[in-house]
Parts: sequence; C-alpha cells; structure tokens
Amino acid sequence: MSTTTKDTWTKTTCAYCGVGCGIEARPTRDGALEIQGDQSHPANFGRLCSKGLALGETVGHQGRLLHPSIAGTQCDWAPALDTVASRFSEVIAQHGPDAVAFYVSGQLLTEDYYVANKLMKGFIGSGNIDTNSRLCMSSSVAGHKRAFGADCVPGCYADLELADLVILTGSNLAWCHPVLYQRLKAAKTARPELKVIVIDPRTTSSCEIADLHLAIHPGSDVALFNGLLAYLAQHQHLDPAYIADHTEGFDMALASARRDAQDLRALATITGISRQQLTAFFRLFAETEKVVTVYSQGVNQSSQGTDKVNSLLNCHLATGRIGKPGSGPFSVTGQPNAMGGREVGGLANTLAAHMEFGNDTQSQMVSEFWQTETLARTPGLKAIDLFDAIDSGRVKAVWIMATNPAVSLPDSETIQRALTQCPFVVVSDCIADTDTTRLADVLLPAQGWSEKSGTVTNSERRISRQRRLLPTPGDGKPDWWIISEVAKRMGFGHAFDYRHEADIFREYSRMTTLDNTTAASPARRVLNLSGLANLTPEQYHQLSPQQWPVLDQPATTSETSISKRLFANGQFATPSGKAQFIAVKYQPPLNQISLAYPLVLNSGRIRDQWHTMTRTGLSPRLGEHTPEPCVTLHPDDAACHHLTSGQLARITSRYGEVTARVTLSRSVRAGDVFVPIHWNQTTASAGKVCQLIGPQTDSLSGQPEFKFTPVALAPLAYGSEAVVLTKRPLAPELLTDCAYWSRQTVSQGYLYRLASEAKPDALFARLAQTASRADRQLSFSSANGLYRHALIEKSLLEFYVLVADSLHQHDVEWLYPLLDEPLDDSIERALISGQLEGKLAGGKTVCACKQVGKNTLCAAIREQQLTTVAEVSACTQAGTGCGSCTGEIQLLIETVQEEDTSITNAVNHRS
Ligand SMILES: Nc1nc2c(c(=O)[nH]1)N[C@H]1C(S)=C(S)[C@@H](COP(=O)(O)OP(=O)(O)OC[C@H]3O[C@@H](n4cnc5c(=O)[nH]c(N)nc54)[C@H](O)[C@@H]3O)O[C@H]1N2
Ligand SMILES: Nc1nc2c(c(=O)[nH]1)N[C@H]1C(S)=C(S)[C@@H](COP(=O)(O)OP(=O)(O)OC[C@H]3O[C@@H](n4cnc5c(=O)[nH]c(N)nc54)[C@H](O)[C@@H]3O)O[C@H]1N2
Ligand code: SF4
Ligand SMILES: [Mo]
Repeated sequence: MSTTTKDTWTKTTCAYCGVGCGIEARPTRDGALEIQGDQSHPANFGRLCSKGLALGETVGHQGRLLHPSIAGTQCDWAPALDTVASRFSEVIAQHGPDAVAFYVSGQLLTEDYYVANKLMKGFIGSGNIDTNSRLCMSSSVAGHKRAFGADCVPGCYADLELADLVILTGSNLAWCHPVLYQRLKAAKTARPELKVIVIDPRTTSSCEIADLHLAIHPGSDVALFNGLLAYLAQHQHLDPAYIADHTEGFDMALASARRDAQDLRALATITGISRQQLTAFFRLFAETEKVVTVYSQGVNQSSQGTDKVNSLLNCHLATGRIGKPGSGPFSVTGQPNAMGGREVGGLANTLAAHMEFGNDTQSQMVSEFWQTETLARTPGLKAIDLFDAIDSGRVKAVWIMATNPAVSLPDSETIQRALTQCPFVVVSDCIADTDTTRLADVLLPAQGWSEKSGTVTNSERRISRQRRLLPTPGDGKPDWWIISEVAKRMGFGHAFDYRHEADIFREYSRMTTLDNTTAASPARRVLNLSGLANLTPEQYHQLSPQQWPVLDQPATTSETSISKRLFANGQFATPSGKAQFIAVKYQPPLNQISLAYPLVLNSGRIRDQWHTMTRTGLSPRLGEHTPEPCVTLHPDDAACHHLTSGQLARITSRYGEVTARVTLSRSVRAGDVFVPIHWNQTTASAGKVCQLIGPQTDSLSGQPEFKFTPVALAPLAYGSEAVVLTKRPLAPELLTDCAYWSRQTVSQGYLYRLASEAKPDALFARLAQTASRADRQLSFSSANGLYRHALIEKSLLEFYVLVADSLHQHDVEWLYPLLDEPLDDSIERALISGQLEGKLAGGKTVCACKQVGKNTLCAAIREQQLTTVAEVSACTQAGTGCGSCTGEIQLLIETVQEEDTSITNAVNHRS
C-alpha cells in the first residue's frame, strides 16, 4: 500500500471518533484540504460521516495558538520550556513528586501519550497522570479488567455485521459512531433478520433501525441485565460447558442477579420497561446465538458504571457468546486515541503497556526497560480526585494537554477555582482561546490534526497512522517533542532523546514484548506488538492499519491485517486463565430527584459537534444542525414548568446554572431532560452543562455520573431578543449585559442570539450603536417593538440586527450564509420584511453532504405525501451521502405527520 498516490492523496485517520476511519486527503491551493474516505481502510471502507467530511473546512488558522507564552506574554520556546521544567522541578524538590500532575487526553497520539506517561511515572516518579478517558472509558476498563483480567475489547467491527442481534445500550451510535452505524444499517438492510435493540432513555436517531426500543429508566441498567441473566438461567439458555470450562464465580453472580429480578413486575418498576417488552428482550437474547452488545456512555458514565459493564459481560459469559464471529460485548471508544492511551498507561491506576502497579515483577521490568530508579510504585490520583487535590493545594503544578477540563469535567465551578488558585498551570493546545487556556500560566502551541504525525488505535484495537498533510502554523510542535524537551531540562535527557515519532513507537512496541514472548511467561499480556518492535522509519511511515496483538511483522506493502478476535479459545488474561463473573446488584444513582430538583438531566452529544467545539465549531456547515445550547424536554413537563418551544429556560441544580433554548420532544421521557455538552464560555453565556453536574463518581472506576443529575427548570425572564450577524465577534461588555447570548460560526462571521432584560427599543439602540459605518443602511421598525437593520457595503452585508420581544416567530436560518454572498433584491427585501422568497425558502441544512434544507424536505414530505426515508431520499437526494441525517429525515417525516394529524384533529374538533 502506498500512503501517497500519484495524484497526491495521502492516507491518514480521522481526527474525531473512535471508529477511526481511514481518510485520504490532499491539500488544495487555498490551504484547505480535500477529503475522501479511504476505500482500503477496514474501519470504514471508504465511508465518512458529516464531521469527517467537513475536516477540510477546519484546518484554517483561525483561532490557533501560534506561539508559546508565559503569563500572557508571547515568548520563544526556550524560555517557555525552561520555565515549565524549572517550576516542576522546584515543586518536586520542595513537596515531592506527588505535588505535580499531568492531565492528558485521548486526542493525543500514542507516541505523545507514551512519552508523557514515561516522564511522569518513570522519571518524576508519581502516578499523577490521568486522562479525559477517565470521563469516557474508565468504567469499561475497570469492567474488562475484572472480567477478563486485562483491558481488552474482544471483538471487531465485522461482528456487528455478522450478528443476528445487535444491542445498542447507552450508545447513540447513529450520531456518535456514524460510520459504524452505517455499516450496521447496511447489514440490516441486506439481512432484515438481523435484529437491533436500543436501550436508551431517549428515542435517539439510532432507534431508526431498532426492532425494539427499551426506554430505560436512567441508571437502571444493572437491574435490566441482572433480569436477563436470571431469565437465561430460568429458561435453560445458559452454556453450562462454557461456564464450567472457562469461567469462575457464576453461582454468586446468578444469586445476586436473582435478588434484583425476583419478579418481573418489580423489574418493570425499576427499569420503567413494560413486562411485555422485558420478556421480548430476554427472549430475543436467549434465542439468538450471535449477539453483539455495543455499549458506550449511557453505561460508563454512571455511579454504577463498572457494575453496569459487568452486568452485561456476565450475560455474554453465561452464554459463551464472546470471541466468536458475530458474538461479544463491544465497548465503543469515544476519542480517536482513547484506546491508544489505555495501552500506553495514560490512566493513573495502570503502569504502562498493560502492566500494573502492585506487581513487583512488572515494576522491575519497567524500571529496567526505562533505566530508571524512580519509577512510581503506587497509582496516582484519578481525574476528579486530582482536581480536588489541585483545589485543596496538595497538587501545586499541573500540565494539561489536549483536553479542556474547564468545560468537560463535572462541577465546573470547582474546576475553575482549582485552576485559578493552582500556583502553576501549563496548557498545551492548538487553540488560543478555550475555557482552559484562559486559566493557564504557560501556554504551549501544539500541532493539530493534519500537522501532527503518529499512531492512533480505534475501538477494534486497530492501530492506524495519522500523517502530516499541511505545514504547521506559527511555532506549533508535536506534543511528544514538547514533553521530551521539558524532560531533558529536568535532567532526564538520556531517556527522552527521540528524533522522530517512529523511535517512540518502536520503543513502546518493544515494551509490550517484555517477558511476553512465550505462552508460559508469568507476565503474559494480550497487548503485544512484537511484530512492530523493529520497524524502520520507512516501514513506520508506510505502516498500514494493524489490529493488535501484532505478533509477526506485517509486510508493510500488503493490505491491512484481517480481523482478529480475542479470547476465542476461552483463555482469559486472569491468573487462572478463566473469565470472572462479577456479582452485581442494582443501586440507584447517588443523587435523587427532589421537590426542589424534580427532573433528571441527561447530557451527551449532538451529531455535528465534537466536544467543546474547538474544531467542529469552525465549520459553518456543522454549526447549522443545532445552532445554540438547547434543552430537550417532554411536552408534559414543559406545561408543568410553564415553558414553550423556542423559549429560553434556566436550568438549575445544586451545583450551578445553565441557560438554553427549549426544544419540545417526545423523544425524552417525561421527567427527563437532555442538554448537549458542547457549549462553553467562548460560545455561550451559560451553556456549559458541567456547571450543573456534581462530582459524584463510580467508586471503582472514578468515572463521573454525567447522565443523571437532578435539576429544576424555569423560564428565563427577558424583555427582548435579538439576532446579530457580524463579521467580527461582539464586544464582551455588550455580551455581559445580556441575560443570554450564544455565538454560532457562519460563513465569514458569526451569528449571535441575544436576550436582554431591556425592552426591544433599548436593546436595538445598544446594538445599532456597535455597528460601524457602511455604504448603505436599510432599516425597519414597527410599533410593536420589531426592528430590522442592515448595513451594506458594495452589495455585501456587513452587519445585520433583528430585535423583537421574542425570536419565537422568526425564522433566522436563512440568514446563515448572507455575510458570504452578494445580496440581490429579494434578499434585501427579506432582510427588511422577513418574507422569504425563491431559494431563501429552502431552510436550514439537514443533509450536510447534499446540502438539502429543512424547508425543502418538509415541503417535499407534505406535498408528495412521502412516508419513508427512502422515498424522501429518492425525491430530494438528502441522505444519499454519508447517510447520518437519515434519522433526522425520519424525525421530519414524523413531525410533518404529527403536525398534519394535529391540524386534522383541530379541524375535526372545530367542525
Ligand atoms: N458527534 C459526536 N460524536 C462523538 C463525540 C462528539 O462529541 N460528537 N464524542 C466521542 C466520544 S469522546 C464519545 S465518549 C462517544 C460517546 O458516544 P455515546 O455514548 O453514544 O454518546 P452520548 O450522547 O454521550 O450518550 C449515549 C446515550 O446514552 C444514553 N443514556 C443516558 N443515560 C442512560 C442510562 O442510564 N442507560 C442507558 N442504557 N443509556 C443511557 C443517552 O440518552 C445517550 O443517547 O462519542 C464519540 N463520538
Ligand atoms: N456533561 C458531560 N460532560 C462530559 C461528557 C458527557 O457526556 N457529559 N463526556 C466526557 C467525555 S466522554 C469526554 S471524552 C470529554 C471530552 O472533553 P475534552 O477533552 O475536554 O474536549 P475537547 O473539546 O475534545 O478538548 C480537546 C482539546 O485539545 C485540543 N487539541 C486537539 N488536538 C490536540 C493535540 O494534538 N495536541 C494538543 N496539545 N491539543 C489538542 C483541542 O483544541 C481542545 O481544546 O468530555 C467529558 N465530559
Ligand atoms: S465515524 Fe468517526 S472516525 Fe469516521 S468519519 Fe465520522 S467522526 Fe470520523
Ligand atoms: Mo469520550
């Protein structure tokens, strides 16, 4: 396989999710990138989702962190690196190694991660390096280790296609792992007997292909899977031979499961799932041999996350459905290199390369391998405890790399305070202004995706290369280089003298082989890259995707390795070689709803944004799908809380407050609300959902309870609302005066939504003042407080304001592209009248690939009486690209049908 083809396409891996899709990219003349799916990559075989496809739009230099700085003053690398090294060394000398910490990320490459772990655990001599994977995968890691003896995902993607039943639990695969979802969907279309069950409190886009959706009571998964285990035993659907030969602890696990599942009625009450649905689920699992259970954050991010994981692993072990084609539990990883980080030892409680603290032989091996006498001997602090230690002053210096904890850790107020008080905060990032960089003493510019080079491992344990495609702007450097330079200045030069990422990869691969070459070795580990331990730089450069373990050196020019499963022979990585059943018992979430906080807040992802939006937020196209912070609630709850669709709501909890736009939907259960995780201080006044979330965690994994927070909801009081379309960000003073603001990136500028306690006339006066002069002005105002004001320079819109008492009645989606296109008479008329004609009538983009708008779709559905996604796709082309909008098209069909029904009902009622 050649990595660069004749027409200069370079093979690399997507910057986003753990599916790890192969991409081919080539630079365009204007410094952007052309992107296409890599047909030969076994994760995606050429497919890409909307985020992957839009990567080319996000490689501009807008907002980049270009130079190192100390206390806000730009400097060269040398003083910045000297400062970091000397401040860390001073703290260590005075207070010991546990007074410093690294907080790193699944968005680092394996090489970066390896070097960071080596410096902290190997040479500083503290376990205090933890990662945002604590928030993401740590319950899976803990569950895997308990059951299998090692943190291993047993299956591969092909299993989703080979299964006869795929269960998606706590996973919105359609939006969060879209290409894997597309593969599943295609398999189901080809083979309709493949059944899909979704277990999720919400009706998500993933339910579009579900034969059964269990809208589970949040947090009750252990009870559900215990019910399943008890059912399997009661109805003789166990695999007694497998249990006897390959597992231990079954009786205790079953006894515990039976206590949770004594009768179906009680189980129905705990889980909120009807007895009929429970039986249907149990029966389908029992009677289907090939079952894959895909799980993600609805399982992991819970105060019972690890037990949730083991409750479902128990059911797979009890039926021997693991390590076989089309069978197995499947934890899908979130970040592009969540898996790689787990491999090298990025979590505070593992040592390195799947070797553990507390194992003297392994500690000895690692010490010798790294040639260090200061290896950490005990685990470090897990993320939440680490930030508590920063808050209380025990940790006095922290280095944050490739993560934005001021947004993504729970209890934002504490995190903010901890980082403000901490004597020395270093942040390595690619972006200049994030909630976390605002709190840094030293800022270090890192290379971003398309500039950096190294490896990542995806959910199916497949290692792929990320390759350099573009020059790095400013002084940006690879993370591994930055860490190594600091290590050298701390006196550890001999161990960090790397010239190239290939050196690091080779060293890491060699580490996985330590006493791991014969089946009899006591330190035997599944993670073994002996086949990659001698790659030359050229072979590393050419490396094709490889699934671990890699025992033989691959012919690098060959196609990628075939799919491999682990534990196929029933041999596990535990001391006895047998898998462990874990007796688990349902426990309700730690915080319960009360009169003061009567609703359950669930938080998670939307289709087109990635985390704190530092990259996806740069793409106007991706911003259109969900343009501002929103809270989705059931219409019945809206009525109780005096809220209507489109209004702004205040959401409060014991920990803080968020403001978001109300969306009404029966996709959430009455009593639950859903808020996306993506907004932060740079994009909204109070959109950071972690402001509401408490620091409670799973006691085993340390993973926070992100999916269950008691909250209250009330209308936000405001006297007027506005939309401002502007080429430059609005002044902070203007924004702080507002009761609410949010900022959306549009082509050539920003679209702000504002709400103010002031009356419309006063708000309009303030906004109009901020506009600069222009060739022409168009203005409209009405007696009932409606203002429209446009500034036009040579037929291009410079600035536009719409002020009203409420935006509810005003479609603003058509304004998104207007800063970037010459105005014509019909647009100018619309700017002033609000009446849309011609192409303006198409509406908000639903299908980002084919650029089909909501109004066009709704009109087609209504006028042509379309009832299926296939009909809509045939008629409008929408959904024929990456297909990740098909769920939304389905929702539009339902919305139109619902509207039509309610209109019919209303008409019938009147007549
Ligand atoms: N578009 C997009 N894709 C992403 C990301 C992104 O930011 N944007 N981030 C990536 C990362 S890092 C991750 S970790 C993954 C996360 O991928 P997912 O885990 O699929 O995403 P979430 O939206 O966090 O949560 C999944 C679902 O869990 C459900 N849930 C909540 N509580 C419960 C419960 O008690 N039980 C069950 N069974 N379900 C529950 C939620 O309603 C939600 O639909 O996505 C990755 N992919
Ligand atoms: N309420 C709630 N909170 C959550 C979750 C939830 O479901 N609900 N999910 C949690 C999960 S699963 C996750 S994974 C986290 C994600 O949360 P974060 O990791 O905080 O989110 P990102 O926005 O991805 O932050 C990555 C940062 O690294 C920078 N960056 C990107 N590439 C590089 C690089 O190569 N080097 C360096 N040095 N910097 C780089 C980006 O610019 C960005 O600032 O959020 C967690 N928080
Ligand atoms: S599915 Fe994930 S890895 Fe693939 S293109 Fe989309 S975001 Fe990238
Ligand atoms: Mo994640």
